[in-house]
Amino acid sequence: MPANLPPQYFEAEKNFRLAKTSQEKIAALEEMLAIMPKHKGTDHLRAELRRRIAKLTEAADKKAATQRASMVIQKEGAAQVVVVGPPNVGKSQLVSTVTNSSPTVAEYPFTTYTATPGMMEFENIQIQLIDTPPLVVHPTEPWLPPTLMRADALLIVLDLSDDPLTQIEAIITKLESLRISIIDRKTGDEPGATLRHKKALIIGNKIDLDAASQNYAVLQNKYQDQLPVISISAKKGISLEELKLKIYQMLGIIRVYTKTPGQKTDFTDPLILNQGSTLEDAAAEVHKDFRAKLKYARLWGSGKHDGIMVKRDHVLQDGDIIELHV
Ligand SMILES: Nc1nc2c(ncn2[C@@H]2O[C@H](COP(=O)(O)OP(=O)(O)OP(=O)(O)O)[C@@H](O)[C@H]2O)c(=O)[nH]1
Ligand SMILES: [Mg+2]
Repeated sequence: MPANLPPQYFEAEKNFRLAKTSQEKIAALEEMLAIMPKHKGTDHLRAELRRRIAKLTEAADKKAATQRASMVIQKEGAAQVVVVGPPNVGKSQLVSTVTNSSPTVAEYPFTTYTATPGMMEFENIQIQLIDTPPLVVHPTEPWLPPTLMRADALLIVLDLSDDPLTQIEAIITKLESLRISIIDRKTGDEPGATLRHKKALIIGNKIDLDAASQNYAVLQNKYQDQLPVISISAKKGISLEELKLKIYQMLGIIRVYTKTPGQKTDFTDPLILNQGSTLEDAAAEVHKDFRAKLKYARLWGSGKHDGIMVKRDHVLQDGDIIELHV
């Protein structure tokens, strides 16, 4: 049966052939469908158009989902720490100086637009740092809030050659708008709006520049009771060892070593546990069945008798060595 299609239809069909993106193709097909007269003679054609629209939409959805998933950076090492801050403060310089990765550093703001992970060595462990685009008032990249939510902690980088109080205030406010809090304070929100608390360290960068020391004193004075604060120069390499130690301390983790009877302790691959973890938690970390099976452990550690027997509720310290008996 002849379809009797109007001239606009052929125009839309041409647009379809010229379309480059899935979005353009879907739009053209929808136009063709809308223009096509509805009668028996076009039943088959209309069904075909609907099928093609459905197929393209499905493919576009899949692609979007893959893109979202590809922005998830797998945690590696002892902890995942995200580096955030205003534009041009030296976030990328810091990640480039203390890790094995080299994100672009430039004199102008808004250089970084993706997330770049790198591994920072601290004593015998590795901590993952992630460089990110600047946090500003206007909307953030859609993948950034979930990246911040997943992080074990945040490093807030500020430029000490410029007023640091204005910078930290802006960052705290922006984080709160993303439902993340780093300090306790009243937020204008209605009760019930829940903020997720994140551990954080404030890093005053560019301590090598003029006025930085005075600005740092002001920052310290206002925030040191609420958050750990440090001044560094990522570019000149000032106080970087101290910084690594502060990052480790902020994370609130401990390293515990395991040994088998009669063998030497392996100090290269510690268990990473939260402060306050017990022997039972450590056993569960070694093997999921060990929490139930554990009978006792022998413990060597700072200020303790060597090889004493401890029970499952014993609270472990950084540097303890345990020999599990199951
Ligand atoms: N004097 C001095 N300059 C620094 C220091 N750290 C970074 N810079 C300079 O500051 C500028 C910005 O550095 P970036 O690392 O690109 O800053 P960013 O925070 O990543 O910037 P965006 O990605 O745009 O948000 C560059 O010109 C760096 O050389 C520092 O410790 N001292
Ligand atoms: Mg950058």
